[in-house]
Amino acid sequence: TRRLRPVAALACAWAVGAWLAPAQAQTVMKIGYSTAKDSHYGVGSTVFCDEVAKGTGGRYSCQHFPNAALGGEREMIEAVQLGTQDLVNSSTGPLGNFVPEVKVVDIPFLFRDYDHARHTLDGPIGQDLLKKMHAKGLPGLAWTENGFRHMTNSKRPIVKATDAAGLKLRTMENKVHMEGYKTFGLLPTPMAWPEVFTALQQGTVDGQENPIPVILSAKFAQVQKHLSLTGHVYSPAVLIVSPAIWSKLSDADKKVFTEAAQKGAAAQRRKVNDDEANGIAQLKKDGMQVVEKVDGDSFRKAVAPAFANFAKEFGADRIAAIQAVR
Ligand code: EAX
Repeated sequence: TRRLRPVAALACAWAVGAWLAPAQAQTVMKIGYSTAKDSHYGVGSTVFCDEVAKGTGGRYSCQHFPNAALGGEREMIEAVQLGTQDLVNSSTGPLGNFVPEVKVVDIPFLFRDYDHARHTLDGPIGQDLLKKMHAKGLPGLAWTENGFRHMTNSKRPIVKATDAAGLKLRTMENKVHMEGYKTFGLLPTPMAWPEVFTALQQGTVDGQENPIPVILSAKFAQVQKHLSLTGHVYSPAVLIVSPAIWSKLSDADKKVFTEAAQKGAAAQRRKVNDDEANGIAQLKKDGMQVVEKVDGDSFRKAVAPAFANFAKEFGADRIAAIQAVR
């Protein structure tokens, strides 16, 4: 009997194997976020991408674009909607301009604490908002997290709302924030994230507000003297995939992506917790003067009248439903 030589046998097996299982297409997805790879966004995105690669046997993987390398959050969300970018891990800052129903979660002093925010977003209210995003061509996979926002500025310590009055403060491109911050007497100046460091450095604005993980990652201690732990608004974030990718996924792959996003979100939130616990000491070392005991009631009182408008715009019942979450 004739026997194939080993090399020929191998080649033959490879050819048959390749024919039975055609070479799998491999998709490398571009994922963008505002801060560094070792920040909360980078940590969450990395866990998500690793889980997707594992769960799809390497058919899907990521190329990371940290530090707003693909642009500001408004630009990235737009690109994901168009399919020219595959993934974004973004705050809700500009998201309400695409999906108006999301704006309700940007109301100042809406969430009591991290548990309240996370329970709301992981529960029926947050999951319903993800569906609203899908309907607008922005498939939201899971609520990640940016964190409670605190004010920094170059002029003076902010203890109460009247201390904030008159300061020119960079805000996100978010009407709900701007409306709320006006009640503190601040002069809100909307600006895309990539411009913020330079604007602070050159004094175009007096201050800005962001969660501790962002203040750390963006090295704002280099350009801002004062930090006040105002926690005036919770800043949700969400992992969004382009409809171009999503619509091509099998149901099994969709499940892999969704579960990966949930794991990424958990990791991102753990990093926010860590930064909240350890970051303030670091910022002090970096030279910031930190007001830890802020008169929160002075801010809550100031913003209370704006809630009438928020109720008109979003429905008093929807706001109350969020406030009622335990
Ligand atoms: O999401 O623009 C902002 O201030 C955001 O908090 C930042 O891009 C991270």
